[in-house]
Amino acid sequence: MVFILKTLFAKELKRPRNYLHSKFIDSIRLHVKGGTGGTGLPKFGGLGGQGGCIYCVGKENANLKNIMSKFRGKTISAGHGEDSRKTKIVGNPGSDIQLEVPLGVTIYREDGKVLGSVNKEGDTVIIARGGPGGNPQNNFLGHFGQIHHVRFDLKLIADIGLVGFPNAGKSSLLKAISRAQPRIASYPFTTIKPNKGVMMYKDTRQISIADLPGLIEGAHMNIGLGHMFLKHVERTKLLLFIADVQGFQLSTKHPRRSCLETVLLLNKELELYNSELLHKPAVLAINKMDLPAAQDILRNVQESLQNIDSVIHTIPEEIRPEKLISFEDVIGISALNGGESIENLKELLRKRLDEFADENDPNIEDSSVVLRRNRAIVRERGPQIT
Ligand SMILES: Nc1nc2c(ncn2[C@@H]2O[C@H](COP(=O)(O)OP(=O)(O)OP(=O)(O)O)[C@@H](O)[C@H]2O)c(=O)[nH]1
Ligand SMILES: [Mg+2]
Repeated sequence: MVFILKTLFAKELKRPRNYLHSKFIDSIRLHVKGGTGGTGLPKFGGLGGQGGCIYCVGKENANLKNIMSKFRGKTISAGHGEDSRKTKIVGNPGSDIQLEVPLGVTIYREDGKVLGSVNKEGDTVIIARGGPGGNPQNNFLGHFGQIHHVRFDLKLIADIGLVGFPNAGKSSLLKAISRAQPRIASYPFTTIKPNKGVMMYKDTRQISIADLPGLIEGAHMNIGLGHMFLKHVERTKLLLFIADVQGFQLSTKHPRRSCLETVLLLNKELELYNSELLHKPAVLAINKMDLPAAQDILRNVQESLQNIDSVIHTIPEEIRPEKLISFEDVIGISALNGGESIENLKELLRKRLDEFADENDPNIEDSSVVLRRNRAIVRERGPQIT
């Protein structure tokens, strides 16, 4: 009977909105085990092979979901080093295991120590070292490799992060300025996982931009989805705030917030999450300028933000942030109609990014640090016979 019902209503029983279940995974935990070193042969001075290690390597298109489905509940073990034999005096090293991870992953050990982060294509981080093979220093006895739990934490790396209330038009903007195809609809929380798009300029310059689920009032108390994803804006270089010119109301039970109020609320939520975010360069784009009376509201918001000290006492206390973000620019756009306003925004974003780029360039590394790290890698993976 159940079978017949299931077959008859198969279509109806199908879970609606399947995309809701394709979870975006930004944190996983794994158990990793480096290989044991091979035993040496004291009689002939034979050396055991070094145990294999487990390491991560950055790949643009990799994702954590693949690693999760492959290794869930399992221990990842690297190969053991070969023992030294009469016929083969130096044992072969154990095989390494390579895990491809997306860019922006930081790897933590269970005690909270950071093992490293993967920020560029090809960056590698060793997460479990192999044990050394048997040699005169350890009485020709191979050692165990490292065993521990590690956590991979992904924070998207994009140049620009979009911050806004639901329905403000973040995804519409992403669609207008890049080739990404995010989901757009007139209800809140259309976007439930981060999307990344790339803006292309005529001179082949590319700037990446991350669209995140909308933030709402009380997000710092874990209301809504946005807060869960706020960590992804931590590594962006510039924040692009999007506000609906008509403001926002989650439902009839919630208060209606005007455009200026939504901007202040976003400021407050970011402040409560991590006040360092307020120091990032920020641009405010007021969206839906095609709607009636939009010009007046834009002018009003621009003026209010310029003279915020005289306006702030008119704002209800629960909305007031402690520290205000100073926006580089406040401009009006229409994500739906595209056109000139979007082109202007693109140029503006590029200009602002370039202005702030030189101030704090993380790519310039101290050469002694690089040398020390490379030495450590050679030691951990053992010399390779080629
Ligand atoms: N009139 C007008 N409507 C717009 C404009 N931009 C977006 N919209 C509409 O606003 C609604 C919400 O757009 P989305 O892009 O899904 O908004 P979002 O900020 O990504 O929303 P969430 O993903 O729910 O956080 C859609 O119905 C859009 O068509 C605009 O410039 N003008
Ligand atoms: Mg969206």
